[in-house]
Amino acid sequence: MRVIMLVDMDYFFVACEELRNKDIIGKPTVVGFDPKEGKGRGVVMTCNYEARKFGIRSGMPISMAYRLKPDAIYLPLDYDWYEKVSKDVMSVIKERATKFEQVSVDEAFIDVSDKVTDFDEARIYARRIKDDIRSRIGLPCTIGVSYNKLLAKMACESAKPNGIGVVTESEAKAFLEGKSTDDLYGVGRKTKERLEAMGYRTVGELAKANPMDMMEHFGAFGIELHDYANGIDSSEVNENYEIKSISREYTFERDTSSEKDVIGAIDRLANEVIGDVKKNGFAFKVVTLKIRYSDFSEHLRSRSIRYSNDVREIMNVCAQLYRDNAEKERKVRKIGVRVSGFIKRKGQKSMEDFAK
Ligand code: TTP
Ligand code: MG
Ligand code: MG
Repeated sequence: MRVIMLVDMDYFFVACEELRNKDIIGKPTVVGFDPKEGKGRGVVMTCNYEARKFGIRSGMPISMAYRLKPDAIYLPLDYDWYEKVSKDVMSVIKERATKFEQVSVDEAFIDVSDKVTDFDEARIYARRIKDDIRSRIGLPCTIGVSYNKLLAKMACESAKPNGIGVVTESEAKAFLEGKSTDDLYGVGRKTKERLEAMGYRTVGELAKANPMDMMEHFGAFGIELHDYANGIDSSEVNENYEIKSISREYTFERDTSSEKDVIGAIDRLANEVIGDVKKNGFAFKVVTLKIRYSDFSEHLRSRSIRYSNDVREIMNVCAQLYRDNAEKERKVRKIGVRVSGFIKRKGQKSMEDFAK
């Protein structure tokens, strides 16, 4: 029997703030951009459940949150702190797992198939993990328990906050039936609308669709969707999925000592690098510039910054590193741009899903 769990921290960024500021506990609190008395730009990153009672949500414009609850507590983002707490949380979860896959700053899948013999035991095991995190880190979480990743994730969503949700094989059909199609992994607003136009509003309706029809409309993703609607997901908890750095290099056609050439190359490389960073939903903390001179000697220079996923940050840091460190009299043969020290900025859903 396969037993998969998804552990997801409750209202994570705000919960991290509570750890170092007991005064905000129990009060509506928002982490995000400065609301500037309703004129601020940017969005809510998250808020606690007290703030959710007023309709505030992740991804909502901060100005709208301010309109809903002007006297909530508004705190700026501190990724470095959340990342530190996240590392501690993850190491607690890891101790209890046979296989461990972190999927965002505040959630991880674990495979515990060889730790328990049935779902009653699995529930007790989940309780133990929850208690570990509460006592050692001081934070609440919710754990979804099932026989695959899809259902573990959905069980977690349904049990939020501060809960344990279990979905067994015999319960899966009833559990899925009434759910909205966008509760399924990979279904955002657009796919939901297309499914609705085809007459599928609930997961139960989608489960009965003709797979060939689905294939015609959505290609291979259609088959996957139909599987998901039937609670089928054979994907494994991927232990070793970890990208440590993303980099690009460029060799000049002719060795150059022109600063303009070098900065131009840096800007192009930064644009390529940022594409991969965004595709993975990362924010990076370290920027590295590599310079290879015409005699093939190489210089590496790195700088740590606050977490960012902004291409200008890469360009500026690399340009600075070049100006501060390059030996201007020597000709440059090759330039490399690298970012590393990642955290995941998003969970499994896309921003589009959060904005709906
Ligand atoms: P989530 O786990 O989606 O949300 P949450 O932990 O705040 O609340 P809950 O799980 O109880 O529903 O996201 C984890 C953190 O990631 C969240 O605290 C803030 C950050 N985040 C963003 O930066 N952008 C987003 O759009 C979302 C949804 C979250
Ligand atoms: Mg969470
Ligand atoms: Mg999460």
